[in-house]
Amino acid sequence: FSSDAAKRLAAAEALKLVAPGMRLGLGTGSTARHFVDLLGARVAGGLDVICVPTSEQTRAQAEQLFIPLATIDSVPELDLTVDGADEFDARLRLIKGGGGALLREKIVATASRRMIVIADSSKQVKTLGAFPLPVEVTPFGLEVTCRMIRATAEATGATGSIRPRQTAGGKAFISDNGNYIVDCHFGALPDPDELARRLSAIPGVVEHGLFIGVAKAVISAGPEGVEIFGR
Ligand code: DER
Repeated sequence: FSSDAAKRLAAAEALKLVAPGMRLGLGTGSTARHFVDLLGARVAGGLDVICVPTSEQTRAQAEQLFIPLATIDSVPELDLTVDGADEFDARLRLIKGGGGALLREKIVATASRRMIVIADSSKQVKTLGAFPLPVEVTPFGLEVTCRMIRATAEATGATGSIRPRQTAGGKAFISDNGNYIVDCHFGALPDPDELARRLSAIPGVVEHGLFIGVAKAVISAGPEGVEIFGR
């Protein structure tokens, strides 16, 4: 039972939450890709929805499927966002940003009445942090910002290396918003809520990948089938 099959199963389960006329946020990543794919088939069958993509990558996929798209400014209130996650814990706190889309994902998720995560069951963790925490930072002052992130993290008991993300070609990764992403290899996070608050206070930090109190539910799929946490 492959991880891809699990992702598709979770995506199919999330599709049951979609009703005609809904305003949807479309997530980014390989699991969200399955959701957009399945949604496209329903749109081809006549489903009436209007969607806001969380990345240029998702926009391109949705356009190819003739999914009706709108900007977040023209649809500032969404009914439902379906998106993936790199990790989720028992309190539905998330680490996101593996795909570099965390800023638009968090804006769209928090503009939605409900944000639902779809994930392979391997994303479930007891403690967040095995996955390096992505942080979107301004190009201006990168070194200063990294130094502040390190000091802030240490104050919450998290330590480790902070690495500016690079593309496969070894160039600096640039987000859809023209910013850099740094990956924080802190390991287990003793206090995600406090770390989230402190990271948000650093001037050069645009947004970070800790999604606290954002997800209403997680649809998790694995060899044992689908499990839904929250509602
Ligand atoms: O980058 C992101 O936030 C993605 O949603 C990521 O968290 C999950 O990506 P995956 O579905 O490819 O594992």
